[in-house]
Amino acid sequence: MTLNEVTISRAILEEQHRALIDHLEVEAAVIGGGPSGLTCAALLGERGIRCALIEKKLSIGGGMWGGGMMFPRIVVQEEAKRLLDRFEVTFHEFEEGYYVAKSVEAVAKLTAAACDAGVEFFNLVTVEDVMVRGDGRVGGLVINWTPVEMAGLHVDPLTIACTCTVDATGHDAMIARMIERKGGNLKVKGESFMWAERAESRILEHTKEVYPGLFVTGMAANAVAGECRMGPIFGGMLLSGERAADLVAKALAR
Ligand code: 48F
Repeated sequence: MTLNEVTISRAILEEQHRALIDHLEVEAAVIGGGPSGLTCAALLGERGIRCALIEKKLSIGGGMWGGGMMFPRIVVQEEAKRLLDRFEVTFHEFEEGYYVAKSVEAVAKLTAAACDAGVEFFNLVTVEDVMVRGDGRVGGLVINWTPVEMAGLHVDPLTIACTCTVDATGHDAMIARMIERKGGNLKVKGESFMWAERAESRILEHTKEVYPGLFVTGMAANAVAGECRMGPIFGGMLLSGERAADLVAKALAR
């Protein structure tokens, strides 16, 4: 075949514009494409919930790629082994109850599951603010291109409306902090010291709706609660993403 560069350009522009326009109003928006956000988005998508995942970086995967100190392996404990099975991530038992997987495979399989479930990805897009109107709920997101933020350009953003928002932005709990900074009734305590056992065992109770319309998952959940961090054990991230998806589905009556 003869290739036409302009056709290629038109294909990209038309398809992505359609995707963005089709997702200007969604049931669920997950912010952050780390392990908790990917799990949450995949499970929302599997339920048929219209879901957009917004990731500020070029690549999806957050802190999972790097495993522990750039050794690209992750550890998952017994309680979350079923989620490795569910997403078909290969693993082996290192010692009783400690399962090891390749971080690159884990990112790839979670991402593939979310894609297969119909989640639309918007990478290189930063959520810079939220919409809260008279009803006091987080009802939408204020988005801009990440390079605009990086270059410090004065470019006004666009907005998308969402019924439920999931803060999966990791250690900084960026969305919860935006609400706190603007005077919303939400206190972000910030994450505490490394203590894997405690951090992993408490994360599910911290995974919840922390402000009307805003759910927290993954390290963002622990950061809001002032809970410990856990390092490169990832079971809590997967389980928290699953819990957040359950809570959002319930809120949407789905
Ligand atoms: O940090 P991240 O992987 O969050 P997580 O799902 O997992 C934490 C683990 O990776 C690890 C750990 C567990 O053992 O301690 O650190 O809680 O992924 C968060 C993602 O959110 C993106 C960010 O680029 C990263 O990929 N993100 C952060 N702020 C924004 C954002 C924002 N304002 N807009 C869009 N994406």
